[in-house]
Amino acid sequence: MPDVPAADRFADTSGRAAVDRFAGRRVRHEDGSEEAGRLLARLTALERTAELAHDRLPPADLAAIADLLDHADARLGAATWHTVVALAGSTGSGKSSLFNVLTGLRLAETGARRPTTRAMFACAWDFEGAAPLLDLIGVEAGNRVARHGALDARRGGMPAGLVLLDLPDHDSLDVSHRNAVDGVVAVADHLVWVLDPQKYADALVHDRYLRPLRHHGRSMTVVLNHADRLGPADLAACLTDVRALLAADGAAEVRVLATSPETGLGIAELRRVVVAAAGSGEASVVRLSADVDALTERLDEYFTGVVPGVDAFTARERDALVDDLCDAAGVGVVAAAAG
Ligand SMILES: Nc1nc2c(ncn2[C@@H]2O[C@H](COP(=O)(O)OP(=O)(O)O)[C@@H](O)[C@H]2O)c(=O)[nH]1
Ligand SMILES: [Mg+2]
Repeated sequence: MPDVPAADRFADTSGRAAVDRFAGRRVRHEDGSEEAGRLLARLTALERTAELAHDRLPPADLAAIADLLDHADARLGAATWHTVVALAGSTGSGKSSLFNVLTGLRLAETGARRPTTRAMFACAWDFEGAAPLLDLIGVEAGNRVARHGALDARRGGMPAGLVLLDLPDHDSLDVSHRNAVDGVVAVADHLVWVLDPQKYADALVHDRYLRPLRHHGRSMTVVLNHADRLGPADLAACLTDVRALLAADGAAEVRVLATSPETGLGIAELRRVVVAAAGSGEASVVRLSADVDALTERLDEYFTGVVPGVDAFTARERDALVDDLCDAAGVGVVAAAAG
């Protein structure tokens, strides 16, 4: 419902949940994983919170809730057994080289003379069923290639259901490339940030991506690529520095690896990260759960007391939120405020 203002989407109720779009998924997930069940409960709670608070919350926050509910619905409906892992980073950091080494293909052009028209490249292990997901992500049909999990598995390759993306440079001068990166960063199940020894401290990647994504520590891996260009002492110092910068971003739990597609350093470890993300079948749930964490943190201020321009909740409304759903939504401070 993209043309309906967010407030109106949550408005037509009188305290009862008129819309419960995740009800069907909750039923189907009854025997599913605990984490998926909890995610569905939290999405339901978020929807209920928006219904109860639609006339108090600022339109931008209601729109953010509506967007997340729409996206979660679409992602959970599109090939849940596929896992999207994206290689992101700046120009020359080594995204395409890592993509080639992980796929065993030489499809992504590397180096300075690569074609600038290729916005994004996808390799899908077991393509069947992946098309709606690739459509959702926005990978052009000509930039998709299939691999077969069964054959690859015999060669110690990737699990079925993996979709690996080679993204355009996030610092590209071409705005359509930057927009494509932002679109994928918003929805990929796991992000591999490819940094290099020259540019790992650049403010751009930290300000625009890593700090805003600080809740997504379990959905991200940072690699310090071009590691073969550093001696052991410099590499150790560089890794320490990268970890300190991530801690300053609030993302201390993110895994950091040193890699080089030239020498093979760290490639087996990176492969294990990708295999674990795809093999768990839970990467999309982990990612969406972090999205809910980030949004509920943003909403917390409206539930903790008096916010200028926002009417306080009545005791009845707060009780309804606390009793029914807010624990599940993670808006934990409501309980304290209502007590
Ligand atoms: N020595 C060394 N060269 C690398 C490494 N990774 C990539 N390169 C080279 O760096 C250049 C840029 O790599 P590319 O994969 O195209 O980077 P992208 O722009 O992030 O896709 C190419 O010439 C690669 O061969 C690495 O770890 N070590
Ligand atoms: Mg490239």
